[in-house]
Order: sequence, then C-alpha cells, then structure tokens
Amino acid sequence: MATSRKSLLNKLMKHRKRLDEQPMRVQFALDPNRFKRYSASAGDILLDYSKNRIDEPTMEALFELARAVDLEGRRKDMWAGKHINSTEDRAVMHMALRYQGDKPVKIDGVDVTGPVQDVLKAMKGFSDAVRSGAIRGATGEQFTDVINIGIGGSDLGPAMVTLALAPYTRADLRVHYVSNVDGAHIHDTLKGLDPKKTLFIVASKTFTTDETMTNAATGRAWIAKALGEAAVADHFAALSTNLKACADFGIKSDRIFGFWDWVGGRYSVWSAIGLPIAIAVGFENFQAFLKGAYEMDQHFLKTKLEKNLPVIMGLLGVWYRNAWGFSTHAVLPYDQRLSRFAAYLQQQDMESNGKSVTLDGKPVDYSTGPIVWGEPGTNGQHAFYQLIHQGTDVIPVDFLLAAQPHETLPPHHAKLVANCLAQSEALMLGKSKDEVIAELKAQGVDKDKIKALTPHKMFPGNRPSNTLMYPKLTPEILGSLIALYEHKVFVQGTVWGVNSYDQWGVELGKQLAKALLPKVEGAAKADDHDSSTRGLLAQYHRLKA
Ligand code: G6Q
Repeated sequence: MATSRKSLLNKLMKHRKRLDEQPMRVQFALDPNRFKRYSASAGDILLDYSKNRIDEPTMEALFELARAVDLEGRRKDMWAGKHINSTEDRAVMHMALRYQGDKPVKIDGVDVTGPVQDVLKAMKGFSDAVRSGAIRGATGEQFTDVINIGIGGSDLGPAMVTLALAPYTRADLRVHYVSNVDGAHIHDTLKGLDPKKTLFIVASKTFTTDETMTNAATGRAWIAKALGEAAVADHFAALSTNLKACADFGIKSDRIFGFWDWVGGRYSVWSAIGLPIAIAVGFENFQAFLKGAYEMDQHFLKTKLEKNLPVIMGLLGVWYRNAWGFSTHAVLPYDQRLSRFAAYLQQQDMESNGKSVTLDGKPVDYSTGPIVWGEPGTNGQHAFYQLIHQGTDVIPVDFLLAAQPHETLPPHHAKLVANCLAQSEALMLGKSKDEVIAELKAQGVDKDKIKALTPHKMFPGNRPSNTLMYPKLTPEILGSLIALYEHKVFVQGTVWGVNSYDQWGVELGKQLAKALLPKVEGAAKADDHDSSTRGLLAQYHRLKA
C-alpha cells in the first residue's frame, strides 16, 4: 500500500469539519429520504444507520478507504484459507464450520467439509441421546443438568447463545456454565445438583487452560466422590483439539468432539464448542443457528461494499474512532435474553482489535479497537444512559431490537419498542435551549427558575446510533447477528492493518500468575517482585492468618 494508513485515515478529517457544522437533526430536516438513503438489509436484518454523523461524501470517503486498504482482497484471502493469522501462521476459517454449500472448502490444500460434517454428525448423535435419555449417567438416571466447563472463547459464546435462545430450551434439562477459577463459581453451580444426573463437558481448545483444568478436576472429584472413580467416564465429555489430553483425563473417545487450529477460540461457537447449545436447544436449532451465520457470510462475501452491513458498521466504527476520537462503543440490545451479548462482543472485538502494532510489527500511529460495552435496555436507561445523553464523551451506540417477542404479554413488547426508538431519537435530536425554555414556560415555571434549570435540561443531541431490527430472536437470526459482528471486526482489523486473530496480550498475566502461585501458597519467597506486589502478598498472608 503506497499511502500510509495514517494518511488514509487523516483524509477523513475534512469531512468531520463539515459535519461538525451540520448536526443530524438539520440533515434529517433537509432530507426526507435520509432513512432510506442510510439503511440496508441482510436477509431479515435491517440496519438503520441514518442517525449517524454522515453525509454522502463521508460515506464515499469511507468506502474509498475500504478499497484503498484492499478490503475485498483480504476478504478473498481469508476465504481462500490463506494464513491471515500471520503471527500464529494459521488460516482463519470459522466460516467453514457453518458452510451450507456443496463446494469444497480448502485449507492448506485439504477440503475440510467432510471432517466438519463428521463432527456435526457426532454432535447430533450425542446431543440427541442426552436429550432423549438414550445416554444416561453411571447409575442409569437421565441427565437433568449439564455443566460446561470452559473459559474465554470456550465459554462466552455458548453461554451467551444458550441464554439468548432460552425459549428453545427445556425446563427439565438445564445447561450451566462454569468459567472462573474462583471456586465460588463451581461451588455455587454444583449446589443443589445431583451427581447422578449431572453431565460435565470440558470445553478447551488446548486442554491446558489452568482455570478450565482446575474446574474440571473439581468436577471430576465431585463425581468420583459421589459415584466412584469408575463413573467418571459416564459423566464427562470433552470439546478440544487436544485429543490425547482428553483421553488422559479419562474421557471416552466417542465423547471427545474435535475441532481445528484454524478455528480461533473467540470464533469457535460454531464448532464442537457449540455442543452445550445443541444439548440445550436441540440439534435442529443449532443447525438453524449455523445457517443464519452462513447467510450473513454470503451477504458479506457477495454484497457490494455500499450495501454490506458488516462493512458499513465497521467503517462507521473507524470513522468515529479515527476521525472523531470516540473511544468507546456501546451495544444496547432491547432484548433481555441478549444480556450477555455485549460481554461476548467484548471478547470478539477487544481481543481481536485491541492491538497496537501492525501486521508487520510496526507500532500504529492511529487509534485501533474501541472499548466495547453495554447492557440491555430498558435497564440501562435507568443507569448509565445519563452519560450517553449529557456526558462529555460521545458514545456511538448499536441498538438491537426484535419486532416480535417470544411471549404473549402485552403491553410489554410495545413498551420495549417505544423505549428503544425513543432513545435513538432523543440521542439524535437532543433538546435545545429554546425548546427547554418553551417547555418550562408551558409548565408555568417562574423566570429565575427557568434560568437556573435550563442548562441542566438541555441535551446536546447529534449523538450517533445504529439500529438493527429483525423479526424475532430465532436461532437463525442470532447466528446472523453474531456473524455480522465477526465480519465487522474483520473489516476494522483490515482498515487498521492489525492481526485480529491472535491474542498475545493475554499471555503476560498468565505467566506471572504461574510464578506467583508458589508465593501465594507460601512455598516460596517473593523477594524478586516489586514493592507493591510484595506488600500485597504480605498483607494477604497477614489477613489469611
Ligand atoms: C480466544 C482466546 C481465549 C481462549 C481461552 C480458552 O480467542 O484464545 O479466550 O478461548 O483462553 O482457551 P482454551 O479453549 O484452550 O481452554
């Protein structure tokens, strides 16, 4: 690329100057077609991005930027199985896990569709059998509780999806997720469960992750204590690329579900890591979930950039991050069942694009991934929305909204919808000084009070948001939504020129924890640590005593 990324990104600044002088409310007043102009669809998902600080020249500049960084070429490379995860020398091919076509999908010259289908078939067999009771515990009792032990990519996806698809789950078959090494997590999960009716799934790509191995050992001991060592094999399954370690743990070979190194942890919900989802909602629904993601893949692959949802959302994120300096991005689903969606996206986005060197190892001279956060509406409205409306930081928002609820409980859903639409409208419009004064006058407030209150009651407005609207939160729609954000992350990683598929930043803490453990356990002296760490350790030992 002849021109540096920084100068490409700097080109956006001139558009910012123009838009600074023309807030969105003015643009809406001038252009009755603004919604139509700035909305696009992928299947049943509508993206309304009209409430953004954009105009035609801005969008043109953003698409030009996408072309200048060869987004289409890199997308092709990813799909061709090139090792775009260069620091780990791996392909990035989670799309192969949900591929529904009949063409070969080659990675390093090998068609992976057969092995992918084999694992899916095994997952179907196992999940069907657990659900029907054909597979039971050691004493012949049917499983009522399944505990998935995993962390990060081996936890966040399935945990979020299981919650999101609660209407498809059964009351007599509960799926729990244990991730934290904090013993409280497994302790509180096991409380009240019956070992005879409990199945553990150890989900770990590497099968070496300390938290997961610690929790798995605790679960194993719980089963062995209650039912005897011989029962362990009947109460455990594993999801991993490390088949040998699973076997060493004592897991039967037909209960080990494999995947591959071209599936990144945070992109693994589509792989064997999805087994707890299949058990919770049934394999057919899991397949619909895969199909939804495949449909979004096709949209991302085949739709021109100007109408491509992940491209539009990715570029808008770049626009705010690099031209406006907004450092956070809120994801606010008006859907209680998406209450773990932001936590899931935090990993997907922040572990992927929280990087400060380019692919060739040079420090970036521009900002990369934003801080992603969020909670479901309407709860957030009574908590942090104050800052989004009137705080000193501007926070671009994604609202997510289903047209139909799963339950028939009027007027709940109508109220939910009204609140969601009201928030994006309020953020865009704001409330001017004149409007506040007129409102207070109409309420009969006296002059002095009006003067004192007016600044507090004004809303700056011109605060950006996207709204994603879909018919209902079905497995298929959920699959599409997740894939949409995955591709958005890819788009942004491509613009910023970073490797979105490694995560070296999580290593240092792990190394230091290993070194500290003997000192915490009192088996070694802490002389080689800094004074803060030594002081904290000393206080820990005092308090513990
Ligand atoms: C995700 C990361 C990370 C990983 C966990 C669990 O992309 O690689 O979150 O998923 O550290 O790793 P294992 O699955 O190997 O236990």
